[in-house]
Amino acid sequence: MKITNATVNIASPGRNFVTLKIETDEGIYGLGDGTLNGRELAVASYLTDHVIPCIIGRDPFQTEDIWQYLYRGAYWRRGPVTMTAIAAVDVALWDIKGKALNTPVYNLLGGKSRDGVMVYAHANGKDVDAALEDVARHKDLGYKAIRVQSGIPGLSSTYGVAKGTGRYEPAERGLPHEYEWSSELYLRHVPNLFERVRAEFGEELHLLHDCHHRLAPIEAGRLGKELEPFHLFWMEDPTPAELQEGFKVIRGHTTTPIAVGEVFNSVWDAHELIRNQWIDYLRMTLVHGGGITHLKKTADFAAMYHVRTGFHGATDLSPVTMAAALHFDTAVHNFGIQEHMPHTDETDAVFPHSYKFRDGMMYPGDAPGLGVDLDEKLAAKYPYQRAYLPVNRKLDGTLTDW
Ligand code: CS2
Ligand code: MG
Repeated sequence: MKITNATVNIASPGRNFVTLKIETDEGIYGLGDGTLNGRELAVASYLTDHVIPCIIGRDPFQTEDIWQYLYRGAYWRRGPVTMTAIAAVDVALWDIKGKALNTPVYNLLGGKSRDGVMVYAHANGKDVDAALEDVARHKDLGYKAIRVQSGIPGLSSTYGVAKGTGRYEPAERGLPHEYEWSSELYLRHVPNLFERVRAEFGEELHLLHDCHHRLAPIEAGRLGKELEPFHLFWMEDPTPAELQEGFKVIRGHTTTPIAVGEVFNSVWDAHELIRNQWIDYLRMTLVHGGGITHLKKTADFAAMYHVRTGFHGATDLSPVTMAAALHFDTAVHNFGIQEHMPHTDETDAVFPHSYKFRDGMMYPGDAPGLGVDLDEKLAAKYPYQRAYLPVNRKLDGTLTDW
């Protein structure tokens, strides 16, 4: 089999997605997600101008060799744009492999290690009462694990909390919006939020919280310690992760489990964290972490140190990534949990898929390959629209992590 053509589709059915379609001489095609929130066009150009010409004529079954060719061959290794482009190619090739062998991708990764994939939902509200209502709503939908975020008294807006009545969306149309931040006000507020959630919902529910890289390690240590009585499933991205030793400080102060990695692109972003057992869950995802080929190796390495997967799954990861993640989650032994932020109806219509949600669990379905398609005609109705993630400023105007 040979790769005969590859095209990049950019569409905005509710939000922007970059999708790579690789075609073969046997009529089978595969899809890969190349969406990098707020930097979509850079990946599209990297693929169209630099990667696609190099893969035409190659055997799509050679996932390992093509991965190495794009990673080592470029000389400029790693980085979000490069690794997202490599992921788009890699995932599309695994899709082709599954379709050609007439089997779901999870069978190529070791087969089913579990019946279903536990997912966590997002509950949020402008204040604690509104957040509690949203937890109740998600519990009624069947979720067994819920991430809880709420507005912070004294701050006019907080990322991760919906404005008005809609759901929150990780990017907003136009140029970056600005949010306000105070670690002092946040640290005062969060333990109270979880005290209320546990008092109302008891111990059964798994609770998660995202700090979104905003704290210094010692502040994160304090928060983790204060949250211990509420037995969180995890505290996510407590501190910016460029400094891997920062997690040693956190670990020295708390037994609250730590998750990190949605911004990681390679095992090298996490190898000290894993090797030293400073984290419990790795959130590095297929779309930004070099695809199935690289994540499988990374997950196997993490397994040796009791680190489990907890893949990123916000709405900026397209249904192609969600499908690929569910196959991966079904197969790898050290799966932990999968994030689930449902896509809009427009997005779901552009990407028909076989995966399903039922009673707090998700299932990849048994269609050959990934079980997800792209309706190109429908996608053409939603042209790209400039959209960005926000920026965050401290109360005195200093730009900070968001
Ligand atoms: C968040 C995301 O889902 C999460 O945990 O951190 O909203 C994240 O900010 C966006 O996906 C970034 O594109
Ligand atoms: Mg996050």
